[in-house]
Amino acid sequence: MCLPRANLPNSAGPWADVGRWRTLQGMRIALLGIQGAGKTTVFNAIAESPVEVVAGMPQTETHVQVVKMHDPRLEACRDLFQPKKYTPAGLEVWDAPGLPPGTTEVDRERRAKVLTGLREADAYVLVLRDFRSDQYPYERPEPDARADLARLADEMMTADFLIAEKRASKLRDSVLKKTKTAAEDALELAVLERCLERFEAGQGIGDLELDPQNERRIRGFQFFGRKPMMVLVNGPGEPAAGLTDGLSVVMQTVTAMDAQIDAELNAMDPADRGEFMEEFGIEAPAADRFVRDVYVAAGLRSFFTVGEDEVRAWTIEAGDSAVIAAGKIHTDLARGFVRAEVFPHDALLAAGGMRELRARGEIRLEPKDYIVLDGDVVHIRSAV
Ligand SMILES: Nc1nc2c(ncn2[C@@H]2O[C@H](COP(=O)(O)OP(=O)(O)OP(=O)(O)O)[C@@H](O)[C@H]2O)c(=O)[nH]1
Ligand SMILES: [Mg+2]
Repeated sequence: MCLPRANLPNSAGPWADVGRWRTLQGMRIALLGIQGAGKTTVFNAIAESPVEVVAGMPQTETHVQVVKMHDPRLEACRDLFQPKKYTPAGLEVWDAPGLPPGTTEVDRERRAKVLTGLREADAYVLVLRDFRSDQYPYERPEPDARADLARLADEMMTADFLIAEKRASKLRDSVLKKTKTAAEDALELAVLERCLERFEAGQGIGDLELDPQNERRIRGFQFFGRKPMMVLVNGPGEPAAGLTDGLSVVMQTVTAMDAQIDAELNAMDPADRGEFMEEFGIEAPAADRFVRDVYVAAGLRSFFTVGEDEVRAWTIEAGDSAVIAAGKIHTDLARGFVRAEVFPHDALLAAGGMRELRARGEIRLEPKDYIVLDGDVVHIRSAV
């Protein structure tokens, strides 16, 4: 059976929304920070193939890698099935050039260029230097994470403001001259004016409440202020209390990492890591926790499919339904969706196998609007 497209479940939802669909295919996370904050070192702490860090030489290219998530829950499922293929969840991470902190016109242009190159990312990790450094002579050697963070927030807000103001000025013209598009332009202008009001008061737009139509009207601008932001304090200490208070951009989470140590750990042969961790008193690599934190803070969740062929994690957004999960695996599964067989991964592990789980009657049949939970195992029954 093949349902006509008009009968697709939630047909006005994700199906109509190409932008969101792209996001679901792979979340793009950008590391953003002032030059020399340690972004590449953080990247090397989590990436499979480290890149070279050249001390004192500002980076000019962006490094991109898919970083796999270490997930003990999925690994336990892998150990149970011993599948031919194992596919953990991943994030596409961008290690961009840093923002030069100087005040010259060249520095300003460079900052604008770096920020423009990062607009397409889905979420940001702001990397703050929290270690002494003499390598960037125009900057103070002592760290000041709070000042750097305020600066990054201002840079992003200014960049958003300039885009909003430029577009608003065009729209005002169009409305005034009653062009063919004046009616829709007036609606777009009204949303932008709300954003501009916030910017002018030195406030962010992260918590500006917009209905879905208005949200769509401004989505194309890729405002930094509307995307998830996390803070990573890079250095040996803990983040200072109140680090994110009073900022113009809302930060989701604050975390710390001593990236140099974690980068060293990541570069080691896995067999040697235990000894190194013991020596430095590291319980678990910070990089593992960090990737998970970023994933969750960016609003992402995982569901699993299991079997002897493959044990795999699939990425959805918090609150997504079973039919969206099905579409993630294959659009045909969403189109032909009948029911989803669902059970929590820990019920499977406790039962010790699918047959035992079935015998216990712990496999539920859920409809298409079931909200999939993080760590659910989901197998789709489809009529296509
Ligand atoms: N002590 C200490 N040094 C670090 C740490 N992280 C990075 N560094 C050093 O700081 C310098 C800059 O590190 P990078 O990782 O290249 O910094 P970056 O932010 O990528 O620099 P750009 O890409 O040029 O903006 C290097 O010499 C690193 O070894 C850290 O946690 N502690
Ligand atoms: Mg770098």
